[in-house]
Amino acid sequence: MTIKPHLQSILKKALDRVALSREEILALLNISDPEAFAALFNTARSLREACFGKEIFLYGFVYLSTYCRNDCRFCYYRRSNNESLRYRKTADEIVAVSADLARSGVHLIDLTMGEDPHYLSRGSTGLEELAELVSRVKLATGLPVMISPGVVPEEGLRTLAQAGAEWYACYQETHSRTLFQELRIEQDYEQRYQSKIQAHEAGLLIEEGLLCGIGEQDSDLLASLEAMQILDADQVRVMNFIPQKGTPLETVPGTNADRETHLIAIMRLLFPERLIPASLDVDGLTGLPGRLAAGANVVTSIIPPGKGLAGVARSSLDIDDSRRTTAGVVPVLKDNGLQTGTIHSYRSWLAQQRRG
Ligand code: SAM
Ligand code: MD0
Ligand code: SF4
Repeated sequence: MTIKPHLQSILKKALDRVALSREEILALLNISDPEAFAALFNTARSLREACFGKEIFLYGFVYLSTYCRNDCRFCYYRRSNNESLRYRKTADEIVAVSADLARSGVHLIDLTMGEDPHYLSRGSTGLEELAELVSRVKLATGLPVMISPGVVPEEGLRTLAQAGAEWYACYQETHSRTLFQELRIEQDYEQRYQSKIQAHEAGLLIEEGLLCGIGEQDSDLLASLEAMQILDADQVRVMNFIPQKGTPLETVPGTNADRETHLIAIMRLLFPERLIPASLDVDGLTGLPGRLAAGANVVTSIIPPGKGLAGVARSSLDIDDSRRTTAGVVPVLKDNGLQTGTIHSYRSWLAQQRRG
């Protein structure tokens, strides 16, 4: 393989776990020829294997309420979209579906919602109801829980941590304040960012995330990768923007599908020991091999069929035909020389990360 010596030396540095400079990260963002991509992905897979072996973790996804007080321009569930499906599942339904997911062999339950006023605009009453839900899901499944509720006040984060949640996921999408304001209109950049710092202080692990193909420049991506380092995020993700019906960005041209895998691979080089999702929420099961080849080590957005549960970026893709299930994912892992991680490995990783 003939790749430029400069790139070769950057990849070697990453393999040796030497921190990369800004200029080197920009060089990785600028990769465009197939041989260079192959070398980048190869390095990402080697680092994943060095840190996690062949083990891949699986996250069950429960979108428990699609009501939202916000109006994010990119999101199907923005409050002004009258075309989107709205539901709020009962606590019993959420617990039952989580138990089904646990039986199927996932390692974690991700409880996600729109910024539903029922939970977030009734002071401590709503947050206590959410915390109670976390406790019940933990009890019924025996699994770690991630909560993805949007921005929650500091006190609420402590309540959720006390209820037993291990993770708080809240994606900035971009670390360009200008772009943030265009995407997450009328929301406070600082408040969203600080919520993650507060979550860490409350003892929660945090996931930071980016949208790509939504108007960001390479310099914005660089700033995001640096922000993820400063935040010391325990899990880092990127998702290609998917245009949504009934939203202002409905007709923007589709993004370059390779952008997401390119960024997943760069994230693996910068965060070799952290968790990096391959989300089924962007391109469904068909998109999984490419994301695994880029160095992802968690499969997220596993959704039980037939329960009226939605995805986010792809509200229905692959759900009711049972492709977004553990049974759908496991053969794909095998075909790609990987295997389902053990719950023991997942818990050891969590314990070590929480000690750190
Ligand atoms: N409402 C909470 C919030 O916004 O933090 C929780 C839901 S959050 C997990 C939904 C995430 O899905 C967004 O932060 C965004 O990264 C991603 N997403 C939403 N709409 C999308 C779209 N059209 N294309 C790709 N990703 C999207
Ligand atoms: C996913 N649909 O993992 C989910 C969601 C929320 N923590 C995650 C975006 O792709
Ligand atoms: Fe609401 Fe989250 Fe969608 Fe924004 S991304 S509109 S906060 S559900």
